[in-house]
Amino acid sequence: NTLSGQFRIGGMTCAACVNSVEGILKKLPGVKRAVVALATSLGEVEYDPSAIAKDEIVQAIEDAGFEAVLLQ
Ligand code: 9UX
Repeated sequence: NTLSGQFRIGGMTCAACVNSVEGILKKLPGVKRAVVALATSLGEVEYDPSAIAKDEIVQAIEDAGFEAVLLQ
């Protein structure tokens, strides 16, 4: 099973930040795909809901020093 979540991510100011957030997301258990866009501050994550929840994804982004808001 795969769900997708969209997040608004604050605090990314350069391409290295984007890579770092993508890397964090891709290492989370259950995350199958993660794409982060600097221009829109949006992140899209495909994940297995039996392995991780949206609020845990938000928490992982915040633990890395960025702000994250769940959009859907
Ligand atoms: Mo990006 Mo660099 O926000 O230290 S500025 S990684």
